[in-house]
Amino acid sequence: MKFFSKLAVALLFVALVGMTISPSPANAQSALQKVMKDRGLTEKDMLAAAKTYTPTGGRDEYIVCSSGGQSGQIMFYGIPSMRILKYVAVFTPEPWQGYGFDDESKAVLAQGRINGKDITYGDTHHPAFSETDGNYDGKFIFINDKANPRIAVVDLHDFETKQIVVNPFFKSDHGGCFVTPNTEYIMEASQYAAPYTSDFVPLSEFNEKYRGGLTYWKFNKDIGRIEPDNSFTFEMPPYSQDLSDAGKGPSYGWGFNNSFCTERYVGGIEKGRPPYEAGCSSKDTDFLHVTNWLKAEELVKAGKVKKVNGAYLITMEQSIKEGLMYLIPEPKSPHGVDVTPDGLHMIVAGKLDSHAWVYSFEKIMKAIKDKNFESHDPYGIPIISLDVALERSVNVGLGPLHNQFDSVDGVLYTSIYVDSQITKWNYKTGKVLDTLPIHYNVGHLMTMEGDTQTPDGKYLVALNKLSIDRFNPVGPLHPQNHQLIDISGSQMELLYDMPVPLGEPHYAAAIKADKLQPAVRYKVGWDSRTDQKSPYRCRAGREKIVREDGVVHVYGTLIRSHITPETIEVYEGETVSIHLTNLERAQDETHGFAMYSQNVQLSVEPGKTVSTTFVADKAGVYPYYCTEFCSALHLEMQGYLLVMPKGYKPDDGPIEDGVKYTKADYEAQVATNVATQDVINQVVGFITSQNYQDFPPVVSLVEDATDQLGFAEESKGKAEAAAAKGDYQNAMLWANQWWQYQVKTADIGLRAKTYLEEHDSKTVKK
Ligand code: K7E
Ligand code: CUA
Repeated sequence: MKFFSKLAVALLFVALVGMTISPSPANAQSALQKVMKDRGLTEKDMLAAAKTYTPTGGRDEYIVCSSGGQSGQIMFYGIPSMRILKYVAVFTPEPWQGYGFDDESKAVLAQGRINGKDITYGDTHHPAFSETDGNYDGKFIFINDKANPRIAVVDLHDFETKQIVVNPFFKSDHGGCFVTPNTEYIMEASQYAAPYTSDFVPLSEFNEKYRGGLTYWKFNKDIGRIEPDNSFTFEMPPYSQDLSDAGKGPSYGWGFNNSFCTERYVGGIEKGRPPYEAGCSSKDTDFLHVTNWLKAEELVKAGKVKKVNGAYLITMEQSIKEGLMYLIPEPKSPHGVDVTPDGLHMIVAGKLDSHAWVYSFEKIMKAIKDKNFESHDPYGIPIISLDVALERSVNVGLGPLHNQFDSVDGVLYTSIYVDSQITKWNYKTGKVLDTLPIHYNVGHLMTMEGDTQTPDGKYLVALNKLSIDRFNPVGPLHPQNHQLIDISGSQMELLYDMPVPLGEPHYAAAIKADKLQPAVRYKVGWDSRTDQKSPYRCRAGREKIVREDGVVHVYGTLIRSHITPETIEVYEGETVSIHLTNLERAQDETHGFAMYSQNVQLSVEPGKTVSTTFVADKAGVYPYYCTEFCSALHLEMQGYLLVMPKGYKPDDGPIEDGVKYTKADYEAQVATNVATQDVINQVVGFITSQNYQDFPPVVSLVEDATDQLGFAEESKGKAEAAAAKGDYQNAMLWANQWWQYQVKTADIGLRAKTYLEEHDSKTVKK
């Protein structure tokens, strides 16, 4: 112990003095040549590397939110570095974040139950950032679950999932999430037609009883939650509605959906019928659906829309009567519709065609005004003829899927699935400008803020479905491949391949990094899932264990490096509810909480209060500990849940310490502490001699260090009081706790000092 103390003090001195080794610039050029030669890199490679490489501490210009496919999560990464920052748990329990393990997040997941059943995964497809005036505002992200038609709200204040809503009508969705220009609504279209009821309906009644649809979920920006009571759904024919996009600018108030299988074919291989894929692609065209949500909203507000399944449903009959829904032929089996940034055109690419079709919003509106319809579909919905609505069609390659826009007017990029390429073209002139082969079959593609009213261009990411031979093999299940492409010049340049080790990332959206201003800590005692003070919050010194309504409530706290309480005693069969508040104010001082065999794993970020509730059904000893390496004494951040057999009398006798301390031990520890304080004083002297107030991260480190020094002072008092009574056992133990706090202070101080040195702080005169 004594040796360790001395060593630690010596190490602190070395760290304080510091050492710098400068590279020799003369050798840099030849070193670079050698690396290029050894690794077989060309100059083009070096240029690509220079465009993406981000040195330590560097930040990215854009942040991408990507779907995580079948993982039920979403993923954030930076551009141009392509460094993955975080997977955020949405529909799937995830232990690192404690999601689906603490009571608060379990309540969020429970909102997503279907027919009373827990659904512990999601098939996420299309993330959408919240918008203000048609541009990302950095406040929220929404994501759909295709398999179990649900929408989740993630707050970008803390990147946590706050709400899950279940569609009251559909049995799948695909056309979500797409937001209207001020996030008035989040669009969610169904995919596989199904009855709106939850009972059995035979396939022979497909045409009469199966339905598609499109829900406009009302979003309340002030509270950051969807309002199911103010949301409404358009009943649609049993076509497979696919993706959506909201009108903007001149087309504000309208929504667009592509569809496939307007043949309404019902398969049945086992009965000798040709498969769905044959029957769903026999017609030459499918239908672009056009809906007027602004007028629908007025009808809802005027009380003219009836509720079904507890939610507003605009029947096809009502849509036809009120002029809310129209159909337009579109290329065969398309996959998506994209409204141009100026809102004047809608682009649909048919994946079984080689053309992208450009529709004119003005022509569509004129046809509606003139009631110029070529016919009606079997459900009576008016069909606007292609000749009337189409501006032009452009041959862009085999299997075009999705579109995304450039900052240059008229220019866009289309992913070409079969040809595995990106086509750059101009929808206003109809000219193809460039093509770039990619590896391999590309699905969606994404430019920077590329689906807003003011796209940034700059970079494009191809979200490839397959990676095949691009990466070191890791078994038959391969990662997917996001390829970064520089689109700042006239020709596209491939820069980088990023393996995506998560489910299939269907779509992604990139936002300017500086639009995101997430918090570094919560207000102390915060329930992050309800965004309110937790009723279970606890302050330092107020920790307690109380029995209320047959539940043992443990009100505890976490701070470097101990859990209070360190012993929890309950009886077999009791329900235990442990509530933990992280008292840290420091950035990144998260504590975890894991317990043997109870399926308990919590993540408690600074300020947060989380709870875990379980039945202590078996007498025994259950160690618990902190799962984040939060400080040098992290391993000692531990405790025991003791589940006593019924009727057992707790033994409150003294606990024999493993080591006995003498007065000499105590005095030696005090000497160490005094020496350590000298080191701390020197670091403090250095920091306060600098313009540290100009560096907010240092200001918060100093705040944290001051906290820790305060705790050291408290322990010092306790050590001295015990010593005064001749109780050297406790005097020594408290002296050691005093030193633990000093070490934490010094650690923080050194972090502050290093930061100042790296950021060229200046000496200021006092
Ligand atoms: Cu995979 Cu938009 Cu669901 Cu296309 S989606 S490729
Ligand atoms: Cu807290 Cu480790």
